[in-house]
Amino acid sequence: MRTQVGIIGAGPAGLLLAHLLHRRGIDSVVLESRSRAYIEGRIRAGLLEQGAVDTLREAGLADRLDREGLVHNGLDLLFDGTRHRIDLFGLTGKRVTIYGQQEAVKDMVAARIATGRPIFFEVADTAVHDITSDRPSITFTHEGTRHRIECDVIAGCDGFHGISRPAIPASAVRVYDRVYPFGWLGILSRSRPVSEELIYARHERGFALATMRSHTLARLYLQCAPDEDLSLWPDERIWEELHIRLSCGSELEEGPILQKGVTAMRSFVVEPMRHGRLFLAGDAAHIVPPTGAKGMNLAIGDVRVLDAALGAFFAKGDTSLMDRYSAICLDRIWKVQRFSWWMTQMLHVFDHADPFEHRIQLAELDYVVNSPAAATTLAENYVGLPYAV
Ligand code: FAS
Ligand code: PHB
Repeated sequence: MRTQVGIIGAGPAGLLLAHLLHRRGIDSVVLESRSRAYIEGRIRAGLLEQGAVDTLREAGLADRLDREGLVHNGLDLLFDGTRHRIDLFGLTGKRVTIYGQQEAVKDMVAARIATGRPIFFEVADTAVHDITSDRPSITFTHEGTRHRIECDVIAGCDGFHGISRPAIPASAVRVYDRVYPFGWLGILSRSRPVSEELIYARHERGFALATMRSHTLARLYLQCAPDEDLSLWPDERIWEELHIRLSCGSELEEGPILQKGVTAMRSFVVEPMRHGRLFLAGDAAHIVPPTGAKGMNLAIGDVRVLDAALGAFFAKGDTSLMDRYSAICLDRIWKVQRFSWWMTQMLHVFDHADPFEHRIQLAELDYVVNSPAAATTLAENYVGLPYAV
């Protein structure tokens, strides 16, 4: 096979890139190791920045998002038993939208299939070759047959555990990695969400987040140990802990738990995000703790730049944006890393035995909810910083 852009990974990054390139008339092949059903059923991110929604809408991918997405003008910070609203729209003129990542993936997979261009599911033994030449290639096995795709460019959109980042020699990259001493236990329950908007709670027993997927599907998270054993968390215990940490007057409605899982938390960046004709985008290049709701949004930001860079390259042979791809993305990535780290350190219990930490966190939260300048800082990062491209 031959294509202009070989895309490894059919998550938000790979699927959006394939769609944007197709709109430019640039050919691509998408390779995904999981089944279509698996990637469309995987419960992950849930909140889109204003810029991400605008990007999907401009790309013609937002019809269902506009019908079913829940648009929010604010969020609550809960601490010391009191909720304080941050008026995102009033402070920034922007909003955020709740729309499950798996819904966006479904929309983009459908759009890809409608183009008739190749997307291979359940591929195995994917490998990249000659990535520093101008004729890189990808080999993979699909339905028992080994294939090779000759490409002009390869996009490594295969997430944190993919094969793209490791294909870059360790001597050619710098890695920044911070693993947090806790994770999130997340549940999806058929119950009315606690509140119309999100509630981020700092409690002395640990962080909790009340979010949602619809008016009848609640998405709830609890800070837990990074290697928490889910078998020690029967539904009753999960609800009991959520009642304690989210106690704020609003009634937390229980219901059937449809999915539960533990997500470890880390801040990770690899620099640069390009090696020869291999370009990394999304989780393949960076991971943020989900406290700032940035993972999927960052992936979309990277893809906007990579789409423009490849557009200039294939249309005019102009490599200037390709050469600046990594620097442009990393400028936004590090600002988002900072915000995600800041939200995480303000809202989570790092050391139950450290009274100083407790008082500093409460002082920071009190400052944020009582200073328009501090509240604006949180709001402008949360709704999404402006795109460079
Ligand atoms: P993805 O990981 O989504 O996609 C990579 C794709 O590549 C996957 O489909 C994978 O199967 C495929 N792949 C991997 N190796 C391959 C190979 N060798 N060959 C072919 N295909 C391969 N972000 C938030 O903002 N909020 C959240 O609440 C949140 N919760 C999360 C919960 C979990 C359990 C996880 C793991 C992540 C969560 N994230 C959250 C982050 C998440 O949303 C990512 O930021 C987002 O999926 C990034 O998209 P991609 O970069 O496309 O990577
Ligand atoms: C979600 O809805 O899954 C979600 C929202 C905000 C976050 C993290 C997760 O910060």
